[in-house]
Amino acid sequence: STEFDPTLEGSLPPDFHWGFATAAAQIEGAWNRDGRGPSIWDTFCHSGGNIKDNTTVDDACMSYDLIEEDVARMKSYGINAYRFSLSWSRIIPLGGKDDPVNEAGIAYYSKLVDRLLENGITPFLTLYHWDLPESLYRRYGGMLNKARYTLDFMRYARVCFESFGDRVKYWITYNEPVLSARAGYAEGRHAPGHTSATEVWIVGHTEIVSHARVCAMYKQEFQPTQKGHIMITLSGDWCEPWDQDDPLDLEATKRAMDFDIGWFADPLYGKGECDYPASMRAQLGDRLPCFTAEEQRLIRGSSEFYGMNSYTSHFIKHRDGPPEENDAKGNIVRMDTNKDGKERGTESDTPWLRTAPWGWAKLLRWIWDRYQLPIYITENGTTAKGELGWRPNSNDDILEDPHRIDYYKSYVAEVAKASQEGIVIKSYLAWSLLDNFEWALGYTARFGVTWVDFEDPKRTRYTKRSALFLGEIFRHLIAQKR
Ligand code: PNW
Repeated sequence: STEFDPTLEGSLPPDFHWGFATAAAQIEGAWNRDGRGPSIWDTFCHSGGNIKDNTTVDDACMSYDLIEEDVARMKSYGINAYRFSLSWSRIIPLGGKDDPVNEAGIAYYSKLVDRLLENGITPFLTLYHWDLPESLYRRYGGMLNKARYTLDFMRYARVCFESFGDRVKYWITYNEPVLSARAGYAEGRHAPGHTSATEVWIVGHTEIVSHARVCAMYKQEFQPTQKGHIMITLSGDWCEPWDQDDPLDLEATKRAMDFDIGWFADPLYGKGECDYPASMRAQLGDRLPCFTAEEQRLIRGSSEFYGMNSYTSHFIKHRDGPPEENDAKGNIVRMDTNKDGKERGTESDTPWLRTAPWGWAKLLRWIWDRYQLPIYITENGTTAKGELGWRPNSNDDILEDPHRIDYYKSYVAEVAKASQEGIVIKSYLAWSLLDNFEWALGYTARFGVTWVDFEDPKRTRYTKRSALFLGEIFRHLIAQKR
């Protein structure tokens, strides 16, 4: 039995969406098949030395070949929603607005959408989950060139709305723009691997402006007939001061949340003028671009909902002295305990991630109070110790993952409690359906509710207990339609 809090029964509305999320580069494989062009992640993997286990996304989970099996699996888990991303370079191999569309790419996603709908699963489509077409990066620096990039992104979005918008009603422009700009252009951990003090802010600006233009286009040209919705998904975890009584830690904590969340959320959803947080201007000065009046009008209100990815919580200490040149986090240090030795949560298999639902309780209320719009939780999940070494004994083995079950149980309970209090939460999409390519960590971090055998050329999948557990929880929590 799930032993789930009986007072939370029926606390989520009948139209609540729950399920799993993935991203193209992390699961599809087939990197050069059926006309697909390379993305900056293909290049980043192939150039060597960037990925912890020296792997690539060439084959990944082979989801390109295993649609039928994967959708059947989703159905058996009982989900009613699935979030996945489109590979831009599978749809337009060279990426640009005048470049040809790859019909095989359209056909692949079209079939996936159809299979999902046939099985009662609502698709949520992310346009951009970090895999920029390599050709746009080579031609003009990709997102470093706002004007050219935006036109290309709009054309790509248009092709997607035209091809799938008759059936797809939930669109996400960008996944975690903060993470991709920061890790890709300031910290060098992600493609394209730059460590610049200026580029990260230019790339962020391109992301928010191009997001807003695509939203405007969707609302004007597609929404009236297609009747779907569009949003952006932001990452961000709750932060608390390391020393409650140190004004410098209090300030650093606010700064951490400004740099992690406010950077995009304030211009998009804030109450004052559409601009970046003041603490960012104070630290970055001229390096932070300015919005034109037209951009401000487009950005504010562009995203219809708050798309939220969050995994953990942090204690924040101020740093003494000036920030590092390419600092993009607000001159802070993340700590695992506070001054009194309180741990932020139970360890997972991934250093940055601990089970810390106490912070989620606060984060959901903070977002609701500050930005006041419905929340779609589009990612939440964890790795669990010991899964790397697990080997299946037979085809019907189930991997027991109590750590992940405890994690989900505690996080979903916060969703249910917040919902009972009147905070409007519309979805919970766990990361991830499958163990997959975890960016710079390669295949050494398993986030899935399905164990994938990466040594097996067939990428055989095995169910983890948590996959079945989530279904039980949501059957308990979602109220019946009356
Ligand atoms: C998100 N961090 O990335 C992404 O949207 C997914 O593609 C990814 O697989 C998932 O979360 C799990 O990591 C993150 O270092 C990557 O704080 C790193 C961090 C946070 C989110």
